[in-house]
Amino acid sequence: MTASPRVVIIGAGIVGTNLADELSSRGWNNITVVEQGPLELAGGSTSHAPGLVFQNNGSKTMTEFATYTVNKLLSLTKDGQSCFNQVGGLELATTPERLADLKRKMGVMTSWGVESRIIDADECEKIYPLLNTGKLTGGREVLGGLLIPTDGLALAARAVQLLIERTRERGVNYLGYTTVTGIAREGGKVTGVETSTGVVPADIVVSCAGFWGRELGKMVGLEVPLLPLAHQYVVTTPLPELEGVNELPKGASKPILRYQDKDLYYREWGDSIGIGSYAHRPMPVDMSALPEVPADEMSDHRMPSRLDFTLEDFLPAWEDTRDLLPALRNADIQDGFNGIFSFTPDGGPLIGEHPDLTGFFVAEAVWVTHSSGVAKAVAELLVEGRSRTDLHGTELTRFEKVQTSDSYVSETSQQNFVEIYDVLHPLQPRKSPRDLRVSPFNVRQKELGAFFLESAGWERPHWFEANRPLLEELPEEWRAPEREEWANMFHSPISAAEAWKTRTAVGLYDMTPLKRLQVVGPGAEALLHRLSTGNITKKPGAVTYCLLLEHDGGIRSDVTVARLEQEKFQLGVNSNVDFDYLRVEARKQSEADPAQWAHVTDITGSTCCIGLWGPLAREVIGKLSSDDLSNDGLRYFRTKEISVGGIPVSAWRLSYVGELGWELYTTAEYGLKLWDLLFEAGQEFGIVAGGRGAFNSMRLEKGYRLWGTDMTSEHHPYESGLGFSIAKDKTGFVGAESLAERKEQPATRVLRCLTVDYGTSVVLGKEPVYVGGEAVGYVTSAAYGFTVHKPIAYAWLPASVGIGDAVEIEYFGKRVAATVSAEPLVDPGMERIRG
Ligand code: FAD
Ligand code: THG
Repeated sequence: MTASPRVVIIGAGIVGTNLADELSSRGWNNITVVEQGPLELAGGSTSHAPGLVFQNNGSKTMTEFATYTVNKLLSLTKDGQSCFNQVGGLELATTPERLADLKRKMGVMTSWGVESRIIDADECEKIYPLLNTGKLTGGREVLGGLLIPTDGLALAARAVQLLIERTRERGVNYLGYTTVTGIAREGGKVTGVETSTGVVPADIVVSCAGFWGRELGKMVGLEVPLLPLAHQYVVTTPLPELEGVNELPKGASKPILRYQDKDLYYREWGDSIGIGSYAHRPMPVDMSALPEVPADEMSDHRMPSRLDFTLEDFLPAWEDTRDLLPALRNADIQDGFNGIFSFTPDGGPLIGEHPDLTGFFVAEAVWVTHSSGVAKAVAELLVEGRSRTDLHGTELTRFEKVQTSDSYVSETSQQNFVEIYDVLHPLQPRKSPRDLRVSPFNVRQKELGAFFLESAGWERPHWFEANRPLLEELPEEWRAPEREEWANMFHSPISAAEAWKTRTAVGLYDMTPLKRLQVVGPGAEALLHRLSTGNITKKPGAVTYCLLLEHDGGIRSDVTVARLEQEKFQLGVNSNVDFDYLRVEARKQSEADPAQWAHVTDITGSTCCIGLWGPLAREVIGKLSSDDLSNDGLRYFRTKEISVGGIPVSAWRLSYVGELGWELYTTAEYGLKLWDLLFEAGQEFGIVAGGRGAFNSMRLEKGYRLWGTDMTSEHHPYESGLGFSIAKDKTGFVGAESLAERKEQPATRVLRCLTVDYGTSVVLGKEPVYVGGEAVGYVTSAAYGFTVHKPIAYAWLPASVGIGDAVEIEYFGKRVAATVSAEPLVDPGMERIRG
């Protein structure tokens, strides 16, 4: 047997034990799990988790994690009993908004391949006889529900014990009562963990420490952006109605239940009911004040993750519960506690390697629901170098530095706790903190009445009220029909006017939030050559659109690479994950060969960018610059340094909206002046400031993909319609070998452009697509195409569905007719953009 790397897993909760299992089942044979508590009841969140598993999630990745957990725990059996009780899951609606949202969620579940159905109030009662189907206080009533038959209850504590048992048989070593006190390292790599009983050597350390994750991170200078919060859980006294129904003391036979309109969830617990509440104030936990329980005194009722029950916080939830489940009016609270778990700024888990300490991994802020799936992904990451499930929404490094600060993590995580069961529109921005990152044009944008949404901390205008008068002049063929309710939220008809002006005159777009990196050094070319699919070895002045791939050919990101000087490149990338990837790869390259050093810097905040686009863009800039910006003076996908009204600007001839013009970069201090000069010079040409609403519509018309939404690491370039971005005859880059194989295989699925047949239905994204009555794919991005006068939706579909075929998109439970269209819808001949 070949020896695998030495792995130490910190924490024997549901995540750590699942990881030991996933690694050992892949043949890794040198694994130690270190747990501060007793292994029989470690005392973390898992030790008291009621184990509800709702697979429903807006994220495909999270649903995949949950479904994997369900199936794995179902198959984890002993003495004829599995670790999953598949009682089904029921989400109730007591408002029309919630019912509509459940229909939307049903669509998402279909998209992700999980069966679900909407049921009416009568069926809800039939399935869950304890429900009050009369009037609830406030006049509401149960209107229906979303039933997911494969949901249910994870027997988490039992699963942990069975996983320990089975992995021990495979040779995994468990050290209970052993606290990790530090991480040993040398030369930027982990070498072991320091514990209360000595050092355990390791090549790889995975912190699965749950809500202790931030403390573990501090040992290695890593800000782990999670917040420990307390959450109330109660078990009632027995109900006569349930007597004898469930054999086991903590058994259940009825579906797990969510009453989201009141932030509550329920499960049967023998002949009692277990109640979980998010209806209370957020209760951040002071880690220095955890209950000190000597390990040998740990019990169901005494453990570090269990704080005293604060009855006053539960009283409103108790009222609402007795309203919904009248049988509980005769019951009391038998047991209650404030249990501790982790929340994060965006609600997602934290998975990945410490960018500055090789071999230190994190798998934290993970629910029982997703635990086996996350463990599988981490095991794949370690064993194969890459998870088969797309991890971009769960990457440890997805946050900007400012988003990992104590104050940001605390505020946003608490807000997530409060909003966890709210009906949230996909575009709904956080309320606070806002104005965290603003571009130099922000003051002008505010003067123009910008409506801002937030992304990665940036304020981004979606439209400008100042453009409203243009609606009076808007030609008939640019007018968009009225939208349905959800599609109309965070949307303004003004976007039509901004698109119209951009396509017929000229628009000014704030591109500052697009992350920019500078790569310098004698090894810069080699680095980018190795990591990208593009031919970036061209002479200075060239800009290349290309991809960063995983080893297996999955798309890690799509980027633009401008060669500014021989040893100086600037990149437009998608997120902080790209920055950390390039930064780490540059460091490794420099270490391997100091002569080939390369340095990667994030220059986003110190610079800014304006997109000046439209058929009259050249007229506008011509008034301010004597540089040759003619077609030959600066060709498509070329860059040069120019002067605009005396301001040094780097002009890149490209456009994500598909119009003639440039991305104009300058350093932050000149930004406002540049904006003012362009806006002033553009007045006679009808210039408008344009927002993301118009921008997104135009980029879809042009067929430009948005990484993370249209394609992810799950997809390879050919099926994504991005085969053109792989340089001809280029070899030796990351992913090249698997691409060469894939190129030979016919694609089974393809990213397609759909147009909706009836103009009023603008879908949102993630809706299932039906062909011949069967759900076969799902929508990625969608927008109304103002130029083409139709709603557009990009969707993943089987390759057998061809251009011209009729399909249906399910939107809030209704089927909308659409047609697979040839793309791009606008300017396929590139006359406008090259004009
Ligand atoms: P844990 O179980 O906390 O394991 C981490 C382990 O690391 C602990 O055992 C700890 O002792 C150990 N550790 C920490 N620091 C060190 C150190 N320095 N040295 C050695 N060991 C260390 N999730 C669901 O999916 N469904 C639910 O219905 C559900 N209900 C919940 C109800 C309540 C009241 C609470 C509080 C949580 C609930 N959760 C639920 C969340 C769920 O319990 C957790 O997300 C999950 O158990 C986390 O598992 P874990 O393995 O990451 O963490
Ligand atoms: N601008 C810059 N960098 C970026 C983006 C951007 N990086 C991230 C993201 N956006 C990348 N996405 C795209 C998508 C399409 C194009 C540019 C960036 C694009 N595509 C041409 C096309 O498909 O016709 C490429 C043509 C070619 O390769 O010659 O322009 O917005 N700076």
